[in-house]
Amino acid sequence: MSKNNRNDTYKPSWVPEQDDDAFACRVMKGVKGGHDGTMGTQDVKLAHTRSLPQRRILRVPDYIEGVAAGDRVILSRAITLVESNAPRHFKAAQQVIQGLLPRTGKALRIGITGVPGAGKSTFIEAFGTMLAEEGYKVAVLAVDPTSSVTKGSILGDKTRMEGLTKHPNAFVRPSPAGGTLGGVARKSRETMLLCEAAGYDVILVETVGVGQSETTVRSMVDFFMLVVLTGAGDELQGIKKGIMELADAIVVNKADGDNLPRAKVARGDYDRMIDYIRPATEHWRTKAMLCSAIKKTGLKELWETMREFEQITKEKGVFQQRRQEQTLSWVRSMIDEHLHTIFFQNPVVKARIPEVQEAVLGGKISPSQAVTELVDVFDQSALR
Ligand SMILES: Nc1nc2c(ncn2[C@@H]2O[C@H](COP(=O)(O)OP(=O)(O)OP(=O)(O)O)[C@@H](O)[C@H]2O)c(=O)[nH]1
Ligand SMILES: [Mg+2]
Repeated sequence: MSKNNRNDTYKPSWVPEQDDDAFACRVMKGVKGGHDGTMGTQDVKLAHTRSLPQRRILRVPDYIEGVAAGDRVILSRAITLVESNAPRHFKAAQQVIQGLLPRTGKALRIGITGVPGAGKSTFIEAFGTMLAEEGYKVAVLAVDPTSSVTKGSILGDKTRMEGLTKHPNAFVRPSPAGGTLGGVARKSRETMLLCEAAGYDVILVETVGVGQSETTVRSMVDFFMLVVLTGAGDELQGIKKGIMELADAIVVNKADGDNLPRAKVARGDYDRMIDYIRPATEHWRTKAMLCSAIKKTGLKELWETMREFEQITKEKGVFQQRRQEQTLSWVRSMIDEHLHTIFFQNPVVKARIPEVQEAVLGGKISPSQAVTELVDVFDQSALR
């Protein structure tokens, strides 16, 4: 081996000072060009080292600063923190939200519901893009307690909101996975606050029109719209009156092509029905409207309606009052959730449950006695 080929710059510490060619271990210079048919080592950059910047560990002040500065990566990570079920993340998440609270509350919060297939996601894509193009910053969230089971909506939304997802003024976040509706709701509310603190002006919350999720979303937004479809003569059958009573606007979607005349008739029918239902918001008559998420018609009118709603309800004080009530009901539902958790996680209660259950099923004690017994056990263990 020639001395010239040695790389003395990288001489390891264990190489003797006065080494000679007899010493077998030394660092050699790498070859420049391809040998043995491989690419030159100098030119090869490992793909994974390029595309994965090191994930910096963020502390509470980093999250607060990043979100406040509108940094989307940090916003995403803050949402992940909020969505975490780990108790150690819960405390940090609450500190982040606490720190950002003064920056929240400025967005218009809009809830969108409707039966599966009504076109909610397609509507959000079209409507959100229109607003983003106008310069508004738009955040899209979903409340879907079923998505963790079916995965349906999340997959659907990824393809249906492709344009919006890429828009620099938009931020799309799928539903937090898993858990009870209460858990999903808390996470979505907190996500909404984070988005507001990051400077988003309009928050769109999509929810599937099944179960309790409409009521939950209604309790976190200012304006609530129900997306409906025309059917073969029975268009009003499928919609429960209770859901109509939550809506500030009933929007007949897919008002395009052959369906347009039917959609117009349906709009008229809904408009007449509105007189017979309780309005969702004081000083506001629920509006029946037409739109086509695909043809992008009726979207401007809908936005004007929302702004009008905001203006009127703010003037009348209804807007602020609703937000205050929502905050208080949020506190109450968090207390419910918290008590539920500490009760069922309590080791003494946990240990006692099987025995009490058996006693109830065996007819030895009544359900209310069972409750009293478990609550007593809980109380005693809490006092200790
Ligand atoms: N013709 C027509 N089709 C539409 C319109 N809006 C949505 N669609 C179609 O209706 C289907 C369902 O649309 P989605 O946006 O996924 O409906 P969704 O309400 O979000 O459905 P889920 O998330 O499953 O509850 C898709 O095939 C859309 O292309 C519209 O305005 N006109
Ligand atoms: Mg959808």
